[in-house]
Amino acid sequence: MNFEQCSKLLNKFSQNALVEYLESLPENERNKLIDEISSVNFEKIDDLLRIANSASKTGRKMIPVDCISLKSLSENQDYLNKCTNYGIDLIKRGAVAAFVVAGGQGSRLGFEGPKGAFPVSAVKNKTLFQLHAEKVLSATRKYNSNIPFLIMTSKANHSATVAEFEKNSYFGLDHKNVHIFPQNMIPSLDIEGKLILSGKTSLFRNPDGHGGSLTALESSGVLDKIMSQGVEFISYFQVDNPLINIIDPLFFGIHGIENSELSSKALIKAYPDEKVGIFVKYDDSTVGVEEYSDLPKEVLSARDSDGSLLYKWGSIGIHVFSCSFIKRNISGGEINLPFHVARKKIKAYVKGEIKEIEGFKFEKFVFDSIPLAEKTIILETLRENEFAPVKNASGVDSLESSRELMNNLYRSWLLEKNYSIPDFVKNIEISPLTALCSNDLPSDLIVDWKENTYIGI
Ligand code: UD2
Repeated sequence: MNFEQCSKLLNKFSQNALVEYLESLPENERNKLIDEISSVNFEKIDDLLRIANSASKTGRKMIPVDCISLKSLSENQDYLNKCTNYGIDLIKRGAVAAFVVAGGQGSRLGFEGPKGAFPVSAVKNKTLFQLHAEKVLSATRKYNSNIPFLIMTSKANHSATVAEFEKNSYFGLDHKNVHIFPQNMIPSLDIEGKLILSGKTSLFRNPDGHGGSLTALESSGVLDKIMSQGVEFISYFQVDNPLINIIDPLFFGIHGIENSELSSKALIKAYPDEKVGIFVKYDDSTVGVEEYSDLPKEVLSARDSDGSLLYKWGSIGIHVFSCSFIKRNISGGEINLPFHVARKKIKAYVKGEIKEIEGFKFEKFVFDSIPLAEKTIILETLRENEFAPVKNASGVDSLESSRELMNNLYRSWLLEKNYSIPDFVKNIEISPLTALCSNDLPSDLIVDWKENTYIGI
């Protein structure tokens, strides 16, 4: 694209200020920026602007949704066993992969670098990546299987993530089974709808949200690769949750037996304003998730006749996707999910310096693919077993609260196995390589109890 063509395009989409700016640049820098601009889909930008300017959020009619509760499962032991065994067979025959979305930075934690490189475990200070990788490795050993580990990064943390895995020899995993690939980026806009610069010759873009993960799986070639190896189901999770049960036979088994295309785990919300999306059923009978920030307080705090929250099933970013479902919904190289808009502070390049300005960032949410599934199920999980996110520097969802939950879970495993824990023990950490659940704990374990006790090799 030459300068004239670029100016014409920019003027057509009311980006006249950028034309003036291009004119002011020396030729080599101008060409660099023109190259960037030529990769922008301006029709899409126009749509984004419309989203940014529309005040309406969801507006769809919704009712509470059904969830397979743990109580109902425990009352039907035959079904529970059948699903668990089915899941174990899937894992053993190499039909499952693990997929973590890790495009986010640790900025809310005051941590520079990929969030996955944030140390979280209480005794050994293992990072989120190490814990996840060790769970995958442990499951491959337990089931004598091959489980690819997929990691979606973003432009800002891709190289650092690759370096983290290389530096740590892929945490014991076979590097050929670890696939690290970046998500797409989407331009942000200022509040007047104009493109923003991040530097003298570059546009400001933000990662396209975890909803971009399905497209990135396809465009990176990773989906085809794992499918050719026999993978049928993908366990999807968020990088900031060290308690995630990544390779869960029951979850895979129910998904498979029920012919679900996209399954989700849900937990009962702790309080109305908890910062998690809620599962809902729409008036066309499809199921979906509504993000808490898009909903009015009355909906979030509405009560059922028994006093419980009407919309009590919280979404925590844990799913199983059928590979065939992703493939079926790809059109033109992507899965077309809607963009959500957030007004945020953006560090922009303005007249030779970096300034904080107000602008719009756009993101896709992976749970918007749920209504595309012909069959979807929601399975209850317990917070204390599977949800301890590390998001904030202090308070709710902080390192401290996450460590407490990890400590409680590991204690409960030991107590289940009749170990008595001395009073002086403050922190317990069990390596995923030693146990993925209480049943994996050997009965003859000799524990060297200390104030901070580590059980593992
Ligand atoms: C997310 C959910 C919320 C609840 C909560 C549980 C959304 C919109 N909200 O809130 O409903 O389930 O998690 O912890 O999903 N990520 C990328 N690329 C991106 C954006 C995010 O990989 O472009 C990853 C990010 O690294 C993290 C996950 O997606 O692993 C969730 O992102 P977040 O931390 O921004 O989501 P949060 O905490 O606002």
